[in-house]
Amino acid sequence: MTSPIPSELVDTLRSANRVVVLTGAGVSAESGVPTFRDAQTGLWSQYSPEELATPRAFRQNPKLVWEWYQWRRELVSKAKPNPAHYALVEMQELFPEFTLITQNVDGLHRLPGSNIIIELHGNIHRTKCFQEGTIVESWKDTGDVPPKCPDCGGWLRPDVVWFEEPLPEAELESAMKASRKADVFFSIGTSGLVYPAASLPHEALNHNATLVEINPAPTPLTPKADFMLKGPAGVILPELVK
Ligand code: BJW
Repeated sequence: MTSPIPSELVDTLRSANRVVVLTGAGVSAESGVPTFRDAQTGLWSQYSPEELATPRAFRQNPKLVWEWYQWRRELVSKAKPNPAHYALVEMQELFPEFTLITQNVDGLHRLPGSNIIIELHGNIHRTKCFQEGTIVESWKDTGDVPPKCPDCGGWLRPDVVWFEEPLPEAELESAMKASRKADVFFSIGTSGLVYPAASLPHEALNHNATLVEINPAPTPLTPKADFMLKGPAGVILPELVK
């Protein structure tokens, strides 16, 4: 069961100028991309993301971590945007200022045409040198797993943000600024457990934004939300832009 869109929210959105949306893994769930805190399927069910998405895990077992990302990269490459991604493209046309901030690394927002995207946790399709941090576009297939950096011979890794690593400074700064100026802030498909991304709705609230959450399950943010639209993003967001 999904909740109907409350008329007070429709009125609030009609007069909103600055709208900020923060998305998490739940927005890609209906595209078949598993979320982080749900049980992982298949080959990787024995590991939790917290055990694999850290620099320590990569140092200890680079082959395992590289192969985990390789598996996810293939899964994501086959995934298609779902109605939530399309509705967010429509939302960007509806408001004078619209900022889409995502924690997702799958790049699915870009495919249907969302264009003002802040990617807080990087992008799984990019690769960088573990040693020097430089982005690497291509490398020789020498059979090494992970492959070696063509410049320094160090390991290559995905250009994503692991636990204990800082978020990209410019992206975090832009996300903070937009959140502080938001009239309406949407938190969609995120458990709100991972910081500093999880602090963005609180920044918005502290600056008097209306907070809207879209999620089938409650999160630590739910008690603070002005509107909790309970249900899948792929059902609720298309209703919202109708
Ligand atoms: C649906 C749905 C449907 C299902 N529709 N919804 C302050 C307090 C406490 C701890 C910390 C703190 N500050 C920093 C920390 C430590 C740490 C942290 O937050 N730990 C917590 C776990 C406690 N943070 C960090 O380490 C960060 N770095 C940092 O702070 O650095 C500081 C530093 C400064 C200077 C020098 C050095 C360091 C980095 C965090 C990086 C997170 N990276 C990951 C992996 C990315 C790469 C990859 O993809 O492998 O990002 S972890 C993972 O979690 C991924 C996600 O983006 C992120 C958030 O997950 P998300 O999106 O919320 O997914 P789920 O699965 O948790 O939730 C899905 C939700 O969808 C659920 O609610 C479902 O109900 C819902 N849902 N279907 C709508 N159809």
